[in-house]
Formats: sequence, structure tokens, C-alpha cells
Amino acid sequence: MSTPLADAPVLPTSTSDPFGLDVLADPLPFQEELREAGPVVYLETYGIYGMARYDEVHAALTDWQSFQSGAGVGLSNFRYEKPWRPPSLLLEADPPHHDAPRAVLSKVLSPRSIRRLRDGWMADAVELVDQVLANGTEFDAVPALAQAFPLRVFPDAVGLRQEGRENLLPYGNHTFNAFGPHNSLVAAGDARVGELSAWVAEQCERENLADTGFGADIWAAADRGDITHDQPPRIVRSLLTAGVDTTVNGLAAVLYAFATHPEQWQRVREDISLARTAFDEAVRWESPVQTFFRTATRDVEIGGVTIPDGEKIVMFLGAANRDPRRWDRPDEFDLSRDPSGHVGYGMGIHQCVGQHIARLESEALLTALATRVESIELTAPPRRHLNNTLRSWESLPVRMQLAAG
Ligand code: 4MI
Repeated sequence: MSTPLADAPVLPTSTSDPFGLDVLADPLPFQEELREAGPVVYLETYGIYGMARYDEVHAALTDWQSFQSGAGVGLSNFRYEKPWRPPSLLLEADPPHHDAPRAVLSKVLSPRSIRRLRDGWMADAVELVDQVLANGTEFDAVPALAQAFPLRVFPDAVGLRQEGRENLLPYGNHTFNAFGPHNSLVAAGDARVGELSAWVAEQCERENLADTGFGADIWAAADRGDITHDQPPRIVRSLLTAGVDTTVNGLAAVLYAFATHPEQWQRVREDISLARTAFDEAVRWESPVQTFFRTATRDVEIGGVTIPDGEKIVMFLGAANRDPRRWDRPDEFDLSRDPSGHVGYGMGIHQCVGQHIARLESEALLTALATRVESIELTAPPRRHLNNTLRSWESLPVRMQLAAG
């Protein structure tokens, strides 16, 4: 008989920096190291805990009682530090405060409410793709498609005025950096944060939003009494923060996947109903949102180790989405698999409320491309854009071969 002490599981530690520029540029080896180290790993660089295996990440995301969001979903612990902006009423809130804003936004962005956007977005995608291809079949797919399409349809759907829309991507980029440590990426954005935040806050006011659209719908919910009248600006802010960079990188991911898996592109061309699977598989495979944090609300035991009350835990969504314990051949982009259950949109009460919007955008763009483009190939190595949270792209140089007819 061994003593209980000899059997007590030890907490594995890692000295790697998850937000080091080398790790952000190529996160897969680090993610494997973490998954193999154990169900919970102590990250010495920041004095926080991390989870990288699918089962534990999934379990923690669905246990909001033990793992709160209200102390922030980035490295900063709102119990001890003042947030850089007023906390999101959705992302950085727990029940019961979370519930009314969530219910409102859930309805505004529901599959049923966004059905009215479908035909227009399909036509917009055709127009954009025809425009791009008429200009030449070799281009950078990041600005030309992955950025252009969301920027073309989403701000209009919110009801945003034209002026200043160029601020959306820089604001998103900075916000997603700000979930991480104050490294060089955040420092580089500090100079413009005041100006960008002021512009965003201004667009969230009722008089600056169109009479129809998601923005107006959110304000109307306050008139009905579903939320209080001081809440709409920050709920609109959530749309402006979460609605652009995420879909841009999701679209870039699926385009990259097809450029590197020509046989999968042929399958979509033969069966366009695979476009939806393709986007979800790309979200699993690339995980545009790589990490989010939670804070323990009590001493939580996982796999024999205890995460003390008040401690931060970083969930490696991208690592969970490639955990071989959960997925066969996880590193392969494969339309034969069922990617549902991936945690790229999170899981549980905070699961991405905008996912139907993201899917509709991708369906429109992929459908327009599938009828016009025979094959997609890279003409130069793609370049990453480094961000503390997003798996992002600087450029994706492609050649598209036009389909006959
Ligand atoms: C999943 S990305 C994201 C979601 C929500 C917000 C920001 C980013 C927010 O501000 O509510």
C-alpha cells in the first residue's frame, strides 16, 4: 500500500508563454505539449491554469456556476483589476445579469429573424465574387473576399452609418489582443484605443443607427421592457466587437482549407449542401477564436488537482478542437467528418450567439464561389497576422481557375 501522498496527482507545469509571438505564429506544437501534460496545467509565465483537452474544456464551458465569466474572459481578473472598457453585458457577465441581454440578442440573431437577409446576402456574394474575378483570377483572398464580404453585409445589417467603418477591424483586432497579456501586440494598439473606443461608443447610440436592423431591434427590446434603457449601447457594442474579425478569420480559414485541399473543394462543388459543413469544419480545424478564460468561483477539483477559488483558467479552444482523444485524424480538414460538438463557438450558455450570421455569410460566399470557380490554389505562402486571441491572416495569395460556362 502506498501512502495517499505518493498517489496524489501532481499539477504539471509549463514554462512556455501561450502568448509569445513564436507560439502565436505556430501554436500547434505548444497545444500538443499542453494536452499531453495533463488535464490541467499550471502556466508559470502568468501564474494561471490552462486546459487543452476536449473533455475538460467542454465540461468547464458548460459549468458556468464553477467557472464564471463575470471576472473577465481574458487574462485580466476583474476581481482585482479594472477592465480596460466597461465589461460586455454578454461575454463578461454571469446569470442572472447575463440572461436578459442574451435572450434579446439571441432573438435578434435567430435563424428565424435572419431569414430575411438570406436572398440579399446571396446576391451580394455573387456581386462581390464577380467583381473580384473580373479584376483577375490571382489576388489576395484576405482583403478581397474574407474581409470584403463581412464588411459589405454585416455593418448594413446592424444599421451602421457608412462613415468610419474602417475602424471596425482595428477595434476588433485590439479588443481580441486585449484578452491576452499586455505584450507588444497590445502595446502597438494602445495609441489608437481611445479614438477607436469613442467611435464605437458613438455608433451604438440610437440616433446613429438606422431605423431598421439589429441595432434598432436591440433598442426596440428596451422599449418593450425586455432590457433596461441603459443596456442597448453595450449590446450593440458586442455586435461591433464580435461580428467582424471573427467571421473574417473564419472565412479566411475555409478559403485556406480549400486552397490546400482541392479534393474537398470538388466535393462542395458537386454538393453545395456541404458548404455549411465546410464552414463548421474550418472553424473546428482553425479555431478563429483560439482561447477564452474563466475564473474559478470555488476550489474546483479536476483530475485530482485543485484550481483555487478566484484563479484564472485559460481554455485552449483550438487545442480541444484538435484533441485526438475526441477527433479522428484531428489535423485533417475533412468534409466526411461531423464537426458538430467542436468548441470553436464555445459551449454552454455563452455559446456564440452570432453563429447563424457567420454560417449565412459563409454559405453565401462559398455558394457564389462554387458555381464560378473550378479550383483554388496558393500562389505564395500565406502570411499570418498575429493576435493574442485570434488565429488570423495577413494574406492568402490565391489563383482561382474559372469553371467552364
Ligand atoms: C467570441 S468573440 C466576442 C464575443 C462577444 C464580445 C466580444 C468578442 C462582446 O464584446 O460582447
